[in-house]
Amino acid sequence: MRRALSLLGALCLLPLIPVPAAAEPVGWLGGASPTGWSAATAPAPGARAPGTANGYYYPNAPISVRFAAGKYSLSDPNSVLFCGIQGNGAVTNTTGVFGNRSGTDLTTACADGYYAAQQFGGMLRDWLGRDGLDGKGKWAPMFVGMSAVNAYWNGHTANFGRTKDGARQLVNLEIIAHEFGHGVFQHTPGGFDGGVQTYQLNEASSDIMGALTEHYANNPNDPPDYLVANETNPLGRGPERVMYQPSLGPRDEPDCYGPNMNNVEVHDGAGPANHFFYLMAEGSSPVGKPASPICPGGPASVTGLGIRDAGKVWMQALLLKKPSWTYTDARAATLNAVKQTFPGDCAKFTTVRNAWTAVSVPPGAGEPSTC
Ligand SMILES: [Ca+2]
Ligand SMILES: [Ca+2]
Ligand SMILES: [Zn+2]
Repeated sequence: MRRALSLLGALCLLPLIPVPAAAEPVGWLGGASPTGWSAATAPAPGARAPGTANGYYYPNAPISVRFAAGKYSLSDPNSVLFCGIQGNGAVTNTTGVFGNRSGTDLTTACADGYYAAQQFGGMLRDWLGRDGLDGKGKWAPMFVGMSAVNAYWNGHTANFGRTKDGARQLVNLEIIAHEFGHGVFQHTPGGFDGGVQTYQLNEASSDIMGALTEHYANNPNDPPDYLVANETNPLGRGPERVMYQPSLGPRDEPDCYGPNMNNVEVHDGAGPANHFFYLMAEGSSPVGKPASPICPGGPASVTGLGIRDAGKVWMQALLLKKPSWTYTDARAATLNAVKQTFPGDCAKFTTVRNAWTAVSVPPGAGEPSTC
């Protein structure tokens, strides 16, 4: 792969410009290929069995695992998804109960992360009608125990580190969905290469997948929200990104799109698209949820679709993606997407258009003018 896509840009493991494969980080796979998973780490064939994640974030969470030769493993019976520690093969045991609820134990981290990955897969399937990362069942391995305050997707595997204070692993629902979410962006038309805005939209798409997955799982130990990295608190400064009002976060995230967009760091540049998604899903003044500001020149208010329908629109827009996707391209794609997903529903069309106008994104080429 040309580059890895991370959770936290300031701590990005790779520079933002494309780099040759040889310059990619090596070592974290423990001798396996840095560009893929090797036969040595592939899980053994086995039967589907119920298991339990006794996680730090998710104690007593149900998971589906493999059972073979007397051992349970944190590997999906129907795909190549598995969780290993620092490049090793799938974690195994003889009980099917994984983890001890410790924030520093890496088997526990795998239990949390594996549960989260299965919830992400369930969200894709049940809410967005998508089978795996590519829509055809594709999955990828995940590894915990990276010695960095970050998490990343390298095009083939998802990799997760720890908090700055070392007390917790970066493996909750939204972080797992964020990294595997890059795999969805990669495996939709146009891939993930392009300009600065393509990378900004890729980061936003992953934050959107995280919010969708938290809402789908609806786990009482991780109530759904639109805050990014609030549960893990990687740097001890609370959420890294605030989708309903990006400028509230600790980074330099703009709330609104503007002429300077191409000069904004890619994670910070997710701000206007995250803000759009919140407005599309929840509206500007939702009951019992945070209000979301409207940028100058926007509509008086936006009424939300609900997160599930908003997710369907976003997923369909990804299917209409093209190389070097820009903000105005994404606006046009979502308006075509809402027409395709909810034909004749002018209220939904208006919500999507108002949500983009509310974050100052102008009309794009090929954009439908009416519902
Ligand atoms: Ca949460
Ligand atoms: Ca969250
Ligand atoms: Zn990312």
